Amino acid sequence: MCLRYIAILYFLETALWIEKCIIFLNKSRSVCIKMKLSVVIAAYNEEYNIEPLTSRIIRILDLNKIPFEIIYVVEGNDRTIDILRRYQQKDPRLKLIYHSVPLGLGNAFKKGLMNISKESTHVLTMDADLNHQPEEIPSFFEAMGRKNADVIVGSRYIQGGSINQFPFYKRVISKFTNTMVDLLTGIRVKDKTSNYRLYTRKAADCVAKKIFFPGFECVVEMLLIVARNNFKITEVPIQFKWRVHGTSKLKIFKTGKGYMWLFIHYFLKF
Ligand SMILES: Nc1nc2c(ncn2[C@@H]2O[C@H](COP(=O)(O)OP(=O)(O)OP(=O)(O)O)[C@@H](O)[C@H]2O)c(=O)[nH]1
Ligand SMILES: [Mg+2]
Repeated sequence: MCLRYIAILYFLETALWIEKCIIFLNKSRSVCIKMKLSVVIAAYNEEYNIEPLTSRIIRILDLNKIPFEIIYVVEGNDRTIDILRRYQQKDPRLKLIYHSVPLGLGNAFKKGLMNISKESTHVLTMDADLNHQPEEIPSFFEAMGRKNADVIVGSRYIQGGSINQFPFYKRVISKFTNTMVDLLTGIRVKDKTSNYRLYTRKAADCVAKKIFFPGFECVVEMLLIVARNNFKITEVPIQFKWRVHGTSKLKIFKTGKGYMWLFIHYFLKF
């Protein structure tokens, strides 16, 4: 009799344990299924870079089983949009927004961020000219999980990061801008002008709502927005490669003026 009770009790406990396991497995499966990445890329006359960039992003994300969409905000009048339209026919995960006249990097990002799909849980921004290596994307996710951060900045200036073949004048401009932003804002991020970043959906929505500046200064503005809204920011090292095809769209004086207005605006506002 006693033995029978023990057997029933043992059976019930085992059933309970199996049920707990099934609930746990279902939960972790639904977390995986629910995760979706929106890659937002601004491209202005990048016809020789866009195909290899797209293929490399798709390859690495598929390999890592990360569900995604790529939102390209294309401007200019070269073949970039035609190449992407053709690509989109074989891969509908590409979303294209096109405007022939360039309206500036900040405006392009605003458009891209406003168009991410409802289910997206994470947003990645990067350049279209292969400055940023798509194969490094998994390390952003790894850092976000490990450090429990809201924003991961791909950094050229922390240990392990590099700026190979970066011309001297570009190094000077980048260091100068970083030092100025450091002095004026005190943000504890080493590479404040890096546009290679991973945001949680919440942080990206905050940026989309508040971004205001139209040009290259938006890269620092986006960082200021997340910092001022108390999102946790951390950095991962990246290998920044100098562009091989096409020309730089950064206009030094225009961008310098943009930064000046950005600082005035933010100091008046906060
Ligand atoms: N849609 C759109 N994209 C832009 C605009 N200006 C720049 N971009 C894109 O923004 C990214 C950064 O511009 P880059 O010209 O590479 O600037 P940079 O990295 O400082 O300069 P490089 O030294 O040439 O790499 C690239 O993907 C450009 O195609 C714009 O007005 N509209
Ligand atoms: Mg570039």
